Amino acid sequence: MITLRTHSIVVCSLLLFYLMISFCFAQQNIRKRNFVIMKGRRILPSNTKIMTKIVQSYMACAALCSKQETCCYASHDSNTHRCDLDVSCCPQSEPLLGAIMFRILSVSLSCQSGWHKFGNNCYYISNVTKSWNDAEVTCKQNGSMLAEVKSSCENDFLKTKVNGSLEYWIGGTDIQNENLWIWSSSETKLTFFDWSPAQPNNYYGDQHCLEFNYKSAWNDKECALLRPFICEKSLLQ
Ligand SMILES: [Ca+2]
Ligand SMILES: [Ca+2]
Repeated sequence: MITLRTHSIVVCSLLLFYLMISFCFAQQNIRKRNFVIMKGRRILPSNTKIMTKIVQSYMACAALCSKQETCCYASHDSNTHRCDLDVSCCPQSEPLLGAIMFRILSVSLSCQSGWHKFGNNCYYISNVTKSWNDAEVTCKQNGSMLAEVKSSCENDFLKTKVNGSLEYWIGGTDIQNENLWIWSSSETKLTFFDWSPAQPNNYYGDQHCLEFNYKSAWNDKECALLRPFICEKSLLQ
């Protein structure tokens, strides 16, 4: 009788333990998305815009943003009912009476060890040096890409994370068409720039890769040179 009772207690304890563990893992998998709201501002149109739609309320706009995995910011104008969704976690904005701008926070998601979180992305700053091509391959092997720096605040964030005395490869290149700079992974044109004065100069006609943190800005550099590099991946993949 006592053995049976002990057995029942052990089974119940194991079951409870299993349920607790399952619950913890389930919690980790939840993409909890909260909003940070700013009244009286709206997002300005930019190349990082996902879509514009007419919807009746800002909550409907928020729901649209929630459905778009890459949406970081959205705004809703109560007069025109215009809802703008944007990929950027620091979009250009302007004051507009009756508008509500809100940021989607993926608060429950965190980056793996050694990666830095900014917005909905994780960044890895390498401490080994590679050519631009090898750096690109290495990022891809780690499920990421060479960083695509698309806004001034993303740019400023990365400047605070790198070693100030080193230059790093990021994902821009003009190797296919001289002076037509694209982000290699997303194959999109660069629209935000932080060139150092007199750059890009395509020195000796052989500089086609984007060097980050050259005199605290950007430079075009020979792709075969060895540099540390910055990888980027989305938290929402
Ligand atoms: Ca060039
Ligand atoms: Ca240069």
